[in-house]
Amino acid sequence: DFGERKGQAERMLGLMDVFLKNDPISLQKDILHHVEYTVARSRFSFDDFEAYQALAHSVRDRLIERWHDTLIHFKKEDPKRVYFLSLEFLMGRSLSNIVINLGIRDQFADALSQLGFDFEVLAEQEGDACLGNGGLARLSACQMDSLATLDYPAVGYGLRYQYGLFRQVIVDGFQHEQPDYWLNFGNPWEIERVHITYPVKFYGTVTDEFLNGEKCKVWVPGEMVEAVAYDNPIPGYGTRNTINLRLWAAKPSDQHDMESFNTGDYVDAVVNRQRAESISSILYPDDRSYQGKELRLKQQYFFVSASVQDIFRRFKDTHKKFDEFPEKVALQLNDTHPSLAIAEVLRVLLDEEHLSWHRAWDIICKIFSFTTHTVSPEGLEKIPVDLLGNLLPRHLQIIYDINFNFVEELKKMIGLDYDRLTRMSIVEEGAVKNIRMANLSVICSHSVNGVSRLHSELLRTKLFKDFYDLWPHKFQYKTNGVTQRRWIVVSNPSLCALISKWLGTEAWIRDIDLLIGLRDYATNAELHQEWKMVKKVNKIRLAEYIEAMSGLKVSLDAMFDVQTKRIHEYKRQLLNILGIIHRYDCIKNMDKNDRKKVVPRVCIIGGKAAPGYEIAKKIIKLCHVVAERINNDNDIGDLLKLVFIPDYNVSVAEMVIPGADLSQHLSTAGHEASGTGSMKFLMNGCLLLATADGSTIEMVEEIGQDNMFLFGAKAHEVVALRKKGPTLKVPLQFSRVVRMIRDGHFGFEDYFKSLCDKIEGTSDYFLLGADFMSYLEAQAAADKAFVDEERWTKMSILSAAGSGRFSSDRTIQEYAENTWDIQPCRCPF
Ligand code: GPK
Repeated sequence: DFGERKGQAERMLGLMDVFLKNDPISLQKDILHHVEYTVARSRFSFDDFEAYQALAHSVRDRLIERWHDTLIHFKKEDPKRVYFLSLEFLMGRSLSNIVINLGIRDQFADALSQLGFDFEVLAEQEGDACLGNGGLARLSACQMDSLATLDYPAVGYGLRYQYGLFRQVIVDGFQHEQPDYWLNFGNPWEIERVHITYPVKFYGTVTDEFLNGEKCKVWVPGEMVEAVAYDNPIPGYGTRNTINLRLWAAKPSDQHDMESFNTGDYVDAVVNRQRAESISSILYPDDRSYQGKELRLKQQYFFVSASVQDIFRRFKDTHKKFDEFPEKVALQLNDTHPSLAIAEVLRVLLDEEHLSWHRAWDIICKIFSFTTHTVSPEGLEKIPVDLLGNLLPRHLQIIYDINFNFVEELKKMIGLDYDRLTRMSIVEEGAVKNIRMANLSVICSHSVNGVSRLHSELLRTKLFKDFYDLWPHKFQYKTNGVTQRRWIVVSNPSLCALISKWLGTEAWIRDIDLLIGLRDYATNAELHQEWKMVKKVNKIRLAEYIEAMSGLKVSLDAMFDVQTKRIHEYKRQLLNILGIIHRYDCIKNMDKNDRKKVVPRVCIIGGKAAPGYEIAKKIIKLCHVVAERINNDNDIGDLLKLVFIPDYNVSVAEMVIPGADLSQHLSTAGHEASGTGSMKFLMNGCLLLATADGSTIEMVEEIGQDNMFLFGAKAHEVVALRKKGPTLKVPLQFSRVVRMIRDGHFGFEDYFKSLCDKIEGTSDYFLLGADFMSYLEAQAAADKAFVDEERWTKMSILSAAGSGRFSSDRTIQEYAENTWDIQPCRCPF
């Protein structure tokens, strides 16, 4: 929009091509240009990392073109947008994903090879962006990819942490945490927007004042911090659409604390002001334990406040009447971490836009949707009232007002059932008064989503039963999904090529349902041959990684059996390790002949434990001592190996998952809300050994029970089993392996005592003992299937063929249609 400067505009356009060119010479010129002028290295002397930087900047230029076009297109069309609020985004590396989505990977690879560089080698130079903990955070990243690919007008909002999730370093088998100061080498994928800033207020007091004869609340803050936008363009695949992920960084505000400057202690005042930056400095590493820390609450409000100001600014650019707000805005709460947005939007509507409570509340009820990711009541976030009242006094008042109105309404509906009123109240009474963020979110959202069918069932019958009885229509579910762009195309190029060859099209990359077409060739000998080759290539890559990392040589003929995810008691990595000890013990007691029948295994475990989670850390140590024992036992050889892969993150996952034959998902039924790792393994033709939990139940429907190894108690049986507690008979095999640990077979018996105590007798909350035999049977079934190569390959093909339902494209489309009510808005090519 050049307005009056038309002459100038024409001249400027004449100076540039409309778009950058993608022929080899243009790409090479661009890369060298960036070597010389962006990276500031001589184009006659630069290393791989500098080449990566120059490459990334050339890609970024092309990304920005499409991003501009998309933003302009959205602005012109002014569609209803969804604003996806999440405190965590686990993006991993960006380069490969971006060039593939832009459709210029091969061009870049060719251009580079003529310069003597290998694209893959340069791609390895990139560090991971780990702005999240685990499943929830990676889900956000997958969903952004799908939102862009499906042309939805969406904006992601989050925090630009300076320190991502800690790096896990293993010393003598113990986990140590190292800070991840990831921005050290610059980040070519973000665009700093120094002019897009908003003040965020904290502390202070609220006073009553009169405005035009009406009483209104005025919040006089005690501290002010500036939020600066960093934009991360997210390209779609097979579309020009490139959407925005806007992450906020905290910077000191000029108005931070005027007082101290006036008192004359200049240096102290500057140091104090600088502290503002700490708000966005660090990602909290314990997923799902809330400790009532002020900094965490500050982070939540900081990103919510900046995002809400940004959303209002955009709305007010083109709209005057707030009644149109719900026609233009959908706000998605990714768990309760951003739920303060509810109070913040209300505050702005009431105190700044001066709407009546009635009108403001009406808007709130139409714009918010809430997705919860947990099954356990302890996993629900609570904020101490004192903490909230001190940091955000006006918000606490607003939450009390919401609660007052809600409870009054509720009394009319259910009468004076005090137990139920107490349970449903937003305020939890007790020694410490708390705000229940989940109740706030359910009450104020028009829809509440679970992340799998079973999860939703548990929400309706347990966690939110009281609310379900009141508002059944609010409760929905959208089974999670993952993006096939990242989890097949980027991470498994050989499988990608194979699938496209057999389906005769690449269309499945946008339309995952086409994968089902592989079923037609499930017994085709030629496909079997090629399929096995692909797995082999990926196993070699993984084996080389294992050797480079630990010096351990593993046999490619062995079954690669993988369990990688955050370490949690409910995920039962311990069950896996006990199974491995049992296997070891069995082999040791076998004669030569029987040993010949043993299916060789390479057991791979990986994942981070929250720094304060003692038991999880002991599980990591146990894995190491058991590995030490087994791997150094010459008597065992290639029959069994155990490897712990340190620092599991997105880029490690991209290498591990395609190389797995079998993957384990062992959560006690009813504890894993969905699980998304399993989906990635499934897409890569990896067989699943799993409990009937979360989304696994839906996988059985897609690929059939015969093609998976299911075991263990069902969700509805778990409660009864727990009640039986002490009377439950634990199998001898189980007691034997636990005894081996207790007796110091692997050393460190004092250290492991508390771990053993947790799984024996009445304290076996996650039912390792109860599920042990069934687990061993499933393992035996997997061994049996593996020896029958043809059968195994068929199961593997059918796993990938049936994985279509678990694409985040499907999830996002369901959200768009049934929750957000938004339409695609496709940029013309
Ligand atoms: C759930 F509650 C939480 C949490 O704090 N962090 C997290 O990663 C996971 N999750 C669930 O445990 C998974 O079952 C689920 O697939 C994932 O969120 C995404 O919904």
